Parts: sequence; C-alpha cells; structure tokens
Amino acid sequence: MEISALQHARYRYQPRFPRVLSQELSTIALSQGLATQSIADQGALKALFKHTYGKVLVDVVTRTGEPNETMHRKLTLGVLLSGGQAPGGHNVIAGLYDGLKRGNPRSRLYGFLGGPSGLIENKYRELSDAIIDAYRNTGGFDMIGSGRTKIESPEQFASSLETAKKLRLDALLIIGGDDSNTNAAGLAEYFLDQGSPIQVIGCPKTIDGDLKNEHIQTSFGFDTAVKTYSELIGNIERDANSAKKYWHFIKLMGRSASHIALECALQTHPNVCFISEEVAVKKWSLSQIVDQICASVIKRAENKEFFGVVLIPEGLVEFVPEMKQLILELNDTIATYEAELAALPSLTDHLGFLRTKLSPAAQALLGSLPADIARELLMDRDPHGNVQVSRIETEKLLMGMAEKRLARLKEQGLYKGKFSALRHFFGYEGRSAFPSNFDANYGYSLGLTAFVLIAAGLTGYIACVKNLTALPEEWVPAGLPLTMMMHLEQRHGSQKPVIQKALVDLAAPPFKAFAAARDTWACTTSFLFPGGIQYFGPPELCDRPPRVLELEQQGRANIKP
Ligand code: FBP
Repeated sequence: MEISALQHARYRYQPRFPRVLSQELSTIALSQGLATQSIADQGALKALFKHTYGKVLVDVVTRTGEPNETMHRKLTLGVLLSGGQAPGGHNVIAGLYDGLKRGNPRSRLYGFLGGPSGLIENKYRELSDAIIDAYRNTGGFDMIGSGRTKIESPEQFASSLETAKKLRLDALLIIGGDDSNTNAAGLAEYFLDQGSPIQVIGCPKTIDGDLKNEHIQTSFGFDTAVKTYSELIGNIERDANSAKKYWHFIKLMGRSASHIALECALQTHPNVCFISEEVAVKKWSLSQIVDQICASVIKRAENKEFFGVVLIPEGLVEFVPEMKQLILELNDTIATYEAELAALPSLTDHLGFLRTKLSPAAQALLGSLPADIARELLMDRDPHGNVQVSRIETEKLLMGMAEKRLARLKEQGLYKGKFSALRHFFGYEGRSAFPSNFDANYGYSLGLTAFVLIAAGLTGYIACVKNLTALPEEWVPAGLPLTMMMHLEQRHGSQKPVIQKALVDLAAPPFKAFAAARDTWACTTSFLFPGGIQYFGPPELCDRPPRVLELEQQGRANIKP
C-alpha cells in the first residue's frame, strides 16, 4: 500500500517519554500517596464499588530496594479503543506493547476490534511487531477500530469476563473518555466481585479535553485537534481579511465543555467566541447570544469591516438554560416513552407526541425553533444517553438568527452595513490527524505508564502523566483510582455512577486571558495565524503544549504559598 512521505518520516520519529520509564523495569516502583474519595456521592459510590473505592494515588518512581523481577513476568494483555478517535491512540498501544515486550518478549497483546463490543463478542487480533510498526505516530484508530458500546447489562459484563478468561488475560487497558473510563471502573469492580484477578486500567483519551483534574492535566488528542482547527480558523481569518466580505460562523467540536473553543480562541483571536460554561453561569438566552454577535458586526461595520469570525462550541445548546431544560425534558421523555416512540413512523409524529409531554415553556421553545433544528434535537441519543451535539447545526441557528436581527435593524434604519455569512463545522477533520509531537509523546508515555501500573498489579486505576509543560523526560508517570473522578448523574432517566466531565473553569487563567482580550477582538481585526502543525524543526514550533496548559501552569506558579 502506498503511504505518504509524512507517514514515512513519522515512522522514524522516536517518541520522548519520562526518564524514569527508560530505566531497567525491575528498578521501577510505585510510591503510594494519599487515599482518595469520589468527587461527590461518597456513600453511594463506596457501596457500588466495594472492591475498588478509595484506593491511594501512586507515582512511578525509581526503586530503592532490591530489583523487582515481577516487572519481567510473562503477561497476556488486552487493549481496546473506545469512543471518538483522538490522535495519539496508536502510540498508547505502541507504548503499552513496547513496555510489555521489554518486560518479557514472550508476553502477548490482543487488540479488541471495534471498541467494547469486541470484548463482549470476543473479536480481537493479536498485535505483532509488524502491526504496531505500521501504526507508530499515525492518527486515527484504524489499527483495531473503536466503538461506543456501553458495557451496562449483566449479560455484557458476564460476556466481557468470559472473553477475558478465554484469552487468559492478566489485564485489560481501556483507552477512552469519561464514559469509557466509567466502563473501565465498572469492569474492574465486576471482575473482582466475581473473584477474578483480571486487572482493568483506563487511559485518558478525548479531543474534547474534558477528562482532566488536578492530576490529569489534559487528555491525549486535544493538542492535535486544537492545532488542526486553529490552522483552519487562521486560514479562514486570513481569507476573510483578504476578501473582506464574509462573516464566518464556525462550530467547533467538543461535545460538552468548551475547552476546544477556548484554546482555539487563544490561538487565533476571533472576533467572537462563546464559552458555554459562561453562557450557563450568566444565564444568557439564545437572543442575548445573538445580541453579542450583532454588536460585533455593527461595531466592525462602523470601520467598514464587513467580515469576521465567530467561534461556537458544539455543546453550546446544552448550556443555554432554556435549551438545557428542553433537552433534559426531551431526554427523560424519550427514555420513558421509548416503546411508544418506536411505534410512530416519522420524526414529525415523534415531535407531535413529545410536545404533549413537555412543560409549557419547553413546548413553546421547541415550537419556536426552525424545523430542522427541532428535528436534530430529537435524533437518537448515543449509547451513553448523550444528545449528539455534533449533529445539531448550532452555527446555522445562530447565523440565521443574526441575519434576521440585522435585517430588522436595517429596516429600522439602525444598521446600514452589509452582512453576508457562511458557516463551517470543524470536528472530524481534527480527530485522526497525525499526532503532534506533544500527543505522540504523551500517548506513548501513557501506554508505558499503563504497562507499569499493570505489571505492578493495580486494577481500577487510570494511567496519568503529570508535569506536561516540562520537557517529556521530566514528565511524571502516575496512577489515579478511577472512582475518585466519579459521582452520580441523571442518565436515561435514572441516577448512574459516572466520571464527571471537567468543564472550563471561569476563574482560571486561560478563561481570564480570553476574557481580557475579547472586547478588543470584537471590534478590531486582531487575527492570529498559527499555520499547520509542525512535526520537524525547532522545539518552539514543534513541541509546544496547548496554551491552556501553559496558562494554567503559570497560574499555579503565581500562587503564593
Ligand atoms: P469522545 O468523548 O468519545 O472522545 O468523543 C468526542 C467527540 O469527538 C465529541 O467531540 C463529539 O461530539 C462526538 O465525539 C462525536 O461522536 P461521533 O463520533 O459518534 O459522531
């Protein structure tokens, strides 16, 4: 098969990783930290996770005593990729594989095909040197595929254990986002409950950047995705500044939190960017959001600048309070009347049926939305009960509302300029790009770390690599108990234990930096053109971590003891 010149060159890239992980494996140990608690609902979670709740934090360190030969025992591992693609996933598997083979060349690694369903249905391929080498430093998840099946029913748990036993697995690595790592926590607990010693470890993947906490600084994939989108936004900004005739409405992926939109704004300086978390706190309505877009259009028109760029996080609709209420009511109603809805032939019938079950306010809002947006809100939920926000055309909704508003203002003589708008959605373009050096290094380091946690006998943990703004050699590999990130959440109409998504912190330096600059960006053309991801060249071009990480780090350094 023909491969590109870049793919050839990337095969030769040697990922960098924490120095401690380059030591002879028997000289590595885990230092134990404090016991942990879940972020909320401690009593309920302790009862649900009897075997895995409240474990201690661990760091990977140099061993002080005798070498530990258990690191070299022969192991059989399984790995699966879960959820949306994220650049760096192949490197996690490569890191796990290299660690495993360094530990013992007779160890084996099975990759489950198509995500969690591969585990449930016992579909796998054994991973070899040739397979791993063909995917080193490449994007996508095509080595073994991915899927969104949620391991939920007693039968699915039992089949997963059956597969793991059939293959004589010592451990399973689940590479995924919040929902997939919730699956990992559930499986780790279930295996122990069934008397099985098979370990389960998770790994933080998602371009959305919302699987993070004080230890996990970001998920792998975020850096490459935001750099890809920022390149495209910068190109559009330059085109807008050249043609001077279009306003571009750009929806950016990132299901719920606005980390992607915030990072892209910091990298490109658009005229307007919404951060969903701020919209929720300030309780902005759709109409107030349109006010802000129009204010920028009008201000810029005064300077004869009839062009601009608006960034819209894809999760925005779920944060506008009136829309959030509507979606919550729709989610519950859809879950409650599943059978009745299945019997109705068309979406129009669904819409008619659902309207009768909603509160008057939600009914009114649903009725006021353009028909295609209302239909998009009713589309199937994903297996975890989430609305598929990537399929709701929020950019179209806001563009249409802004067009109408400006036309009205023009009729009233309050706006004299032109307004011609185009819309874009950047999402899938960034999920399978060649991983940036940061993500190639980070993914590989997470894979090696996962191997060490497995070899040390842990279960119910997520692999973590800290200190990410330093050089990769200074990064700190660690493990966190999965239950510490969990709480109870309403899903499919009932309370379920899940890992909480990390939202943008409005009090933290990245948002503050954006908020301090946005009024200027709204009026003047301050565009920044980051260009494409650079894989070879000086470190300041090739190895820079995301801005939000740098700003968060500076914020920490500024905190006086
Ligand atoms: P994960 O949470 O699984 O990493 O997926 C993230 C994401 O890319 C979201 O940003 C987006 O809303 C969603 O996946 C799209 O899902 P799908 O690939 O099923 O269309």
